[in-house]
Amino acid sequence: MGKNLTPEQTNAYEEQGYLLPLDLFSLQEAFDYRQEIENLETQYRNGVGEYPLNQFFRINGQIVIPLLAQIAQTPKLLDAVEDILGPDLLVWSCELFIKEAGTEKTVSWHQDLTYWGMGETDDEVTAWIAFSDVSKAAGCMRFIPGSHKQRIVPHHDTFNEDNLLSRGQEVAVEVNEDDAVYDELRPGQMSLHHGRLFHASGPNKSDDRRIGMAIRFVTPGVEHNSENKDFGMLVRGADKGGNWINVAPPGQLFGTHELSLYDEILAKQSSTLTAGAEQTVGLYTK
Ligand SMILES: O=C(O)CCC(=O)C(=O)O
Repeated sequence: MGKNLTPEQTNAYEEQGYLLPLDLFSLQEAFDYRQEIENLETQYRNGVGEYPLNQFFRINGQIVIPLLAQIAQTPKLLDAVEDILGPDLLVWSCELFIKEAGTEKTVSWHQDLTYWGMGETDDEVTAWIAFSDVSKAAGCMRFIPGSHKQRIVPHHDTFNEDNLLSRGQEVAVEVNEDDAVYDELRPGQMSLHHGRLFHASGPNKSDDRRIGMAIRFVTPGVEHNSENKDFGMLVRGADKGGNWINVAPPGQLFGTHELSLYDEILAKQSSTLTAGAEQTVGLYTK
């Protein structure tokens, strides 16, 4: 027995490349977190400095928003991730994927690790937490079971403006939609998915916003394939590897130190995350 997952669940993750649904927060806790997220939207509707708020919601939110760093350190969540990745855990990025009610925003079929500069590692997992009702109608994610067992396949950039991904990237191979499993989650539930799993999501045809938070976990052993080391927030165990620059959780919401660290990280990640793109990758270009 693991700390949170059963051996059947860890085996299922290895075989299928995902686990769903897992109970994390109560409905009330999920509602409270949603309110805190929506309060930030109200408070920072004009952005922060030269950035729109969405910049911090979409990448590296854990650097400047204590709430996101706090959610990423929830012991029950870390127990589940530890059962997959082992006792030493870093958070690489916290990201909010919000689809307004009745909008066409989608996510194309892709494998997360394609542009992250971490190679094809098995030591990365995403926890995706629902803070609204994430039904099929609301545009939940869908997964192709077992697709993580292949290598990273070629992707092409679409830069489609309705695509929530940084470059609208999608796999350049056939995907059989009939094989897809829908990641329907009630508020407070989460799924876990492997960095090479084929996944996508459809438009939000429901009458509520669809709010999800993706937390990218890696182990300290994951190596970056450029000379720039990447940044990770140690959330469990120890990082003795020297592959990562460790960053502390933010002390202050959008503090001066936090914002300058955010800029430093963005500048260092930019060359990896925009490599090969023929248009500007907005989220990674200041
Ligand atoms: O929220 C979505 O619809 C997609 C999120 C995603 O692709 C991810 O978390 O890796």
